[in-house]
Parts: sequence; structure tokens; C-alpha cells
Amino acid sequence: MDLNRATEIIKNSDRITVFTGAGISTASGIPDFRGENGLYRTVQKTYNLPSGETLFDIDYFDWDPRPFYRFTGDMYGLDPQPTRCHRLLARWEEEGRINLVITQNIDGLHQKGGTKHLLECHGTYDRGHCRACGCECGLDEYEATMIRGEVPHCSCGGVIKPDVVFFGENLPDEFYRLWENPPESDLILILGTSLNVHPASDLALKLLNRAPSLIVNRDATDFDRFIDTVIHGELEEFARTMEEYFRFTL
Ligand code: CNA
Repeated sequence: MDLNRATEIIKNSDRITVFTGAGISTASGIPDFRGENGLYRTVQKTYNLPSGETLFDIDYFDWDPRPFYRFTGDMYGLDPQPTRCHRLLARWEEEGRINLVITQNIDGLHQKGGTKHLLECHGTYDRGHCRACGCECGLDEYEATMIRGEVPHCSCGGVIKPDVVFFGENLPDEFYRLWENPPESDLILILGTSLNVHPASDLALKLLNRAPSLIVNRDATDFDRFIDTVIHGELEEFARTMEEYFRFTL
């Protein structure tokens, strides 16, 4: 992959808005959805689901939350750590080159990697709500049960669901606020996403009208023709090249 062009573009940018997806975390061991070894190919069989999508379907969760929690327990077991690329973004933010990271991911690796200005379009595991009484619960109240792959319950007996956004649920208010008031950017940098999950990806596509854009992704996306510079390749290689070029150690 020819990263010279990417290096030139990033060198000359100091208000980069980044949009990330599952591909930034695959090097940590968490599979993506649609890639070669993606979850959609495996979860249906592993967790005995009608389809891959049902893992994150709110109606299915309300009917049977066990597959979701078995899956979550398995992911926790991998003990994923931020990748070189997560750390690269945190470093660029610290240097003032990045103004915001927008992620579709729910793995918490951007925060763990040090990013501060972050919009998590698909919510977070850090808090949850009871599906019966609606009360809010802190992660400490249900984390241990979740790590064991079991279903956590509220004191009222209802099932607790982490505040990750399932198919059939609204995105967080911050997403819509940003939609109305997008940041001033001099580059839209898209990393590791198929841009196929809406409405989150619509925000990235909307941002494309506001600034030059660059995508680094392993596979082609349906939207590459709308992006100014398209690079197909591995994000860890991208991060290593940037590390060398910008002369820091991640
Ligand atoms: P996706 O549709 O699975 O697309 C991922 C993209 O990343 C694919 O186009 C791959 O080619 C590309 N990719 C995978 N690995 C690499 C790599 N090492 N280097 C470069 N490119 C790579 O996932 P999206 O993020 O586009 O879809 C959004 C969904 C996925 C959101 O709802 C997420 O919540 C959901 N998801 C999140 C995680 C996570 O939090 N880590 C994991 C799996 C799915």
C-alpha cells in the first residue's frame, strides 16, 4: 500500500476528524462484522442464533439475552488491548492534530488507548439500564456477571442491558447533536469500516462534503468513489508507517 500520499495529507492537517469502525480493533483480537473472519460468519453457529444480526437485535435480546451475554463473556476473555492505531490517534490528539474521534465501536479501546474527545455512536458497556424498571446501573454492578458470560439482573428481577446500541434502538443524543453541529475539520480520516451500518455511517458520509477525505481500510467499501484518497491495506501497517514518519514511539 502506498502510504506516501496519506503521510503528505496528514502532515498538512491539524483539525482532523476521525471516523473508526471494527477494523481498528481486529489486531487486538476482536473480530469485525463483515471481514473475512467476521462475526457474521461465526456467531450464528456459535451462539445458536437465527442469523448473525440477531446478536444485537433488541427484540431478540428481550426474548433471550443469553447469546448476547455469552458472546460478551467470550470477548472479555480475549482481554483486548488498544492497538498501535488506537495509540496513534491518541498521540495525534495530544499533539493537537485531531479534534474528534467518532467511533462505531463498543469495545472501549479508544479511551483505553488515551483518546479524550470521543463520540461513541453505538454507546458503551460502561453503564446499563434495567429492561424492566428502567433504572440505571454502573458497570461495577454487573461487570463480574457479564465477564462470566451470564445474564445480570437488577434488584427488581429485570434483565440489565448495557447501553450499547442494538438494532432497533436510537443512537445517543450526542450523535444527533453532532449531526446538527459538525466540527470544523480540515480532513476526514476514515479507518477500518465498511461504512455499511446506518445511521452511524451517514454521519461520516455527511462529513465528506465538508473537508477533504482519506480512508484506510482492508477491503473496498461501497462509498470509496465519494472519498478523495482511498488506501486499501492494514491499519497496523498504516500506524507503523506514521510512527516512523512522525518520529515517535507508540
Ligand atoms: P464491518 O462492517 O465489519 O467493517 C469492518 C471493516 O474493517 C471491513 O471493511 C474490513 O475490511 C476492515 N478491516 C478489518 N480489519 C482491518 C485491519 N486490520 N486493517 C484495515 N482494515 C480492516 O464493521 P463496521 O465498523 O463498519 O460496522 C459497524 C458496526 C460493527 C458497529 O455497529 C460496531 O458496533 C460493530 N462492531 C464493533 C466491534 C468493536 O467494537 N470492536 C467489533 C465488531 C463489530
